[in-house]
Formats: sequence, structure tokens, C-alpha cells
Amino acid sequence: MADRAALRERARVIRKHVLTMSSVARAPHVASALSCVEILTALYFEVARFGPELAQRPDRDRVILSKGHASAALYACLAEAGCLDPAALATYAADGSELAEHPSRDTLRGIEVTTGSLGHGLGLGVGLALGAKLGGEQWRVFVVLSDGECNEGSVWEAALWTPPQKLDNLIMIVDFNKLQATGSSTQITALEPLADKWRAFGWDVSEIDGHDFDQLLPALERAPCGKPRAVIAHTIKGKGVSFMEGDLEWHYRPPSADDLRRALDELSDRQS
Ligand SMILES: Cc1ncc(C[n+]2csc(CCOP(=O)(O)OP(=O)(O)O)c2C)c(N)n1
Repeated sequence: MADRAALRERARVIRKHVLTMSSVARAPHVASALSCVEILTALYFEVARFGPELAQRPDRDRVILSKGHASAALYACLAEAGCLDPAALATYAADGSELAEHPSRDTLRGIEVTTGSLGHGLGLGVGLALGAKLGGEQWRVFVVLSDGECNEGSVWEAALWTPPQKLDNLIMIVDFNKLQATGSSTQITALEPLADKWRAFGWDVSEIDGHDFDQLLPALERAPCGKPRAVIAHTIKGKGVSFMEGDLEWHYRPPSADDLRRALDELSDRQS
């Protein structure tokens, strides 16, 4: 059984990287990155067959962060996993840096596809999963979406197309934090009941707390059942920092030096 305390500690370290990177770079989307930390930690450090020694192997699992604006969390995970030099995190979002604000495909370092234009990661993941099936390969594809991406028609086209193909090597996770860039998800589009919608399209759906490894791991590791899988992960935007949680302001606002100090103090106090 996975060591939950070790995963929680990993998530805490990743949150500290995210906050520091966003503050140094004066970059937006800190709350978006904090929202998906446990999801990415579970994938990169427990569930997905992935790591520096596997990065160039064709049988690695593919992880796609479709909500590419949360790239700070992705880079922090890749650094912690040994795929990136941790010193490179200091260059996040700087001119000329390889760690651009939106991730560019770089399979050597574990970035499977370029993302940032919302709504495309699922379609790309479906194509990869179909390729694996047609080739008789065992690897799986994990795609992390935001709820805002579920506003996009391309997502529902992929949702419709996939179940008849029986792509049970595809696991889609919605980081359902209920906030988008300028308002709440329900103000912007009527997403609820989101789980029922995916179920109606023929997906195998679980609905969980996306910050709780006890719920995340079984949902992500469920045995294949002939259907693509949708994990609706209820999350909190800005999770882990009291003054950022659920506050829309932190979609765009970068943490100042003082914000960073307060946030790191909170995380240092926390028991893992
Ligand atoms: C196609 C497209 N339209 C608009 C944007 C600008 N944009 C960046 S993040 C975002 C919405 C953020 O909300 P959500 O997608 O729910 O992600 P969260 O930050 O809450 O995880 C928007 C509209 C984009 N990246 N791509």
C-alpha cells in the first residue's frame, strides 16, 4: 500500500515550489496550480509508470496536463521526480526559459504534448490511447482537465467518440475546483451535474475528493472495465494556502514577496 504520509509530504514540497516559482516569476495561475497538486502527485509518484529512467521508453504511461496554465505544478513534479534539474525551476516563465508558462512538448523531460489552449488535451489523449490499443500496447494515458475546459465543444466531441472505442486505457481527471478565470463555473456554464453528464456519455465515472489520497489512489488505479474512465475530482482552487483558497483573485494575481513568506510559513507549520 502506498505510503500516504510520504505522498502528503511530497505534495507539501510541490506546493512550496509552486508558490516560490510563481512569486519569483510574477506569474499568474498560482491558485490553478495549487488546485491540482494532489492529482499530479498521485499520478507522478504512485500511479503512472513514469520516471527519468522510463522517460524515453515507449511503454511509459503518458500523463497530459491539459490545463497547461497550471504548469508550475507540472514542472515542480518533474523536478521532484528527477526529470528536471530543480535549479531550472528558478527560470520558470522567464524569457527564453525552457519552462514556459504553458508547457511545450518535451518527451525527454516528460511533457507529452503541448498544452495551454484549453480543451485540446483530451482529444490528444484519446488519439494516444487509440494508438496504444491498435498497437497492442499496455501503456495508459492520464489526462488532467480543468472544469473550465468542460466549456469547450472539443471536450464533448472526445467524450462522445471515446466510449464506443472501448478505450479503457484512458483515464481522464477533472480538477473540479468550481472557479474559472473570471467567475464561478456555474455562473459561466451549467456544468452540474458533471459526473452524470460523463456517465450519460458512457464513461466509467468516480466522484471523489481530489485532495485526499485515500480517495484518489483507488479511483485512479481501478481495474479496466472496457470503458474510458472519468474521475471527477472535487478540489479547492488555491488549496493549501488559507488566504488563496476559493478566492478568484489568485487566478491572475502573483504572490508578492510578503504573500510568499506568509504562504510558506503556513505550509511549514502543517503536519504532513
Ligand atoms: C482556448 C482558451 N481560451 C481561454 C484561455 C485563457 N484562460 C486561461 S485559464 C482560463 C480559465 C481557468 O479556469 P479553469 O479552466 O476552470 O481552470 P482553473 O484555473 O480553475 O484550474 C482561461 C479562460 C485559454 N488558455 N485557452
